[in-house]
Amino acid sequence: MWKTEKSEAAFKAAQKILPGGVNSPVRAFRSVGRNPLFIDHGKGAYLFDVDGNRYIDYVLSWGPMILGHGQEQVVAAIKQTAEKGTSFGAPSPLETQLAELIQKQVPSMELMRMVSSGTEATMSAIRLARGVTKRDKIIKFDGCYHGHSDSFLVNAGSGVATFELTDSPGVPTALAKETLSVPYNDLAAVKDIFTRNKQEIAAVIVEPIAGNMGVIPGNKEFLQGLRTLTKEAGALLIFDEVMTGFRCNYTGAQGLYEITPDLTTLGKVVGGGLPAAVFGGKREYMKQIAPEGAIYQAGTLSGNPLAMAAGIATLQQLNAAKYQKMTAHVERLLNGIKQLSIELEIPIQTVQSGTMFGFFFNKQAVTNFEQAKASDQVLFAKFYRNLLAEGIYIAPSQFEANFISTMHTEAEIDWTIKGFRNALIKATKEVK
Ligand code: KE4
Repeated sequence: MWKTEKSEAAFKAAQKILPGGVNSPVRAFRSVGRNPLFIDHGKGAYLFDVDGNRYIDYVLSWGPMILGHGQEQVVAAIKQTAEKGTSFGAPSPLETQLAELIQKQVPSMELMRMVSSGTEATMSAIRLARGVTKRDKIIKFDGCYHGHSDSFLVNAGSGVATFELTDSPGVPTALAKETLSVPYNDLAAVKDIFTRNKQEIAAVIVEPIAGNMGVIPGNKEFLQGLRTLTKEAGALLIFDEVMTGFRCNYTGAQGLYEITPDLTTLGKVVGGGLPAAVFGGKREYMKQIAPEGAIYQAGTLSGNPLAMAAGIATLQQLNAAKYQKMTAHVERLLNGIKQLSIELEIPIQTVQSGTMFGFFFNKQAVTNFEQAKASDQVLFAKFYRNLLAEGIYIAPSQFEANFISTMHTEAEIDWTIKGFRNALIKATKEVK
């Protein structure tokens, strides 16, 4: 068994001063029935906890670390920028440079605004949509997670689903009523809402490939239908690509599906592991953001030079060839898992979207939140604990996505398949 004394001690100390001992709920490992690991450092495809245990990392900070941990050029860029000062509260050319790199891959973002988290990006995008349309209602989808701002904590995914909170106390009923949540991939349900709420919908916000209820791709007809319905109704279509941006594909889900949203939110990869996210889209809408327009949005650390430098150094190193290689490695891993499913007679549904992937202990394909929730979460928890003991660190929840980096080689993939096999065999033998 791996040594865990230092993690346990660190967790005890953290619990005295941080709610649940963590600064974000899913890190607490609650749904996998054990205490969290406290991390000392990361290097390449690996994480090292405070007890010195080494893990192949498929969480990668929930997506951002696409070049792996401690990547030389990214670290150098942060160091060089920090030497010049860390924050000025004034514009710097770095912000424009990162925006230009993003626009090369996401041309629908004619204008964009930097913020410090995905939550800020989606919250701002919704405010913009409401301000532009002068309407209040928004449509989201069961199991999709768009960060923790009030309007989105209605039947949300990620940690909200992991802790079966569905909705969160503290969200004013009057505001929650303005959010209509319907099943993912269910275009008829959306049509019905538009029929019953004619000119009241400000926006539809969707994860075009859902990554917060496990990985569930939106089907093309569904997404195309959202594009048509929003256009007809004068509502805005918002693609929340905080996770899928620079992950499912080099040009995001909008490039993969060839569907142009009105607004897009990005995060994670674009900050290269530092706090940066962005919302943007059609000029006619974005120019209504203060100070050019009247819709207010602001942030002390928005466009922070260190975060910009990390994002620039990351995006500058990405190219189509690296995406092809990472995608091939995910395919290799999922083929290995499919083989195990057959060999060990354990139903496992695997899902890949470019450099992100998920799997469900489920007999049938999973296309929405209800089906995801019907997966065997007890087996997942047993499997998770055994997989960790194999030195493999995946997302500690059935309702999350996993990621690969340019630093994961076939050696890590093949080691992971072996670890999956051992963990599956042990998990299915565990009684409780
Ligand atoms: P942040 O505020 O956590 O930076 O981004 C919110 C967000 C918005 N939209 C999508 C599609 C997202 O996936 C997220 C955040 N993702 C979670 C992981 N599922 C962040 C991890 C966490 O909550 O600790």
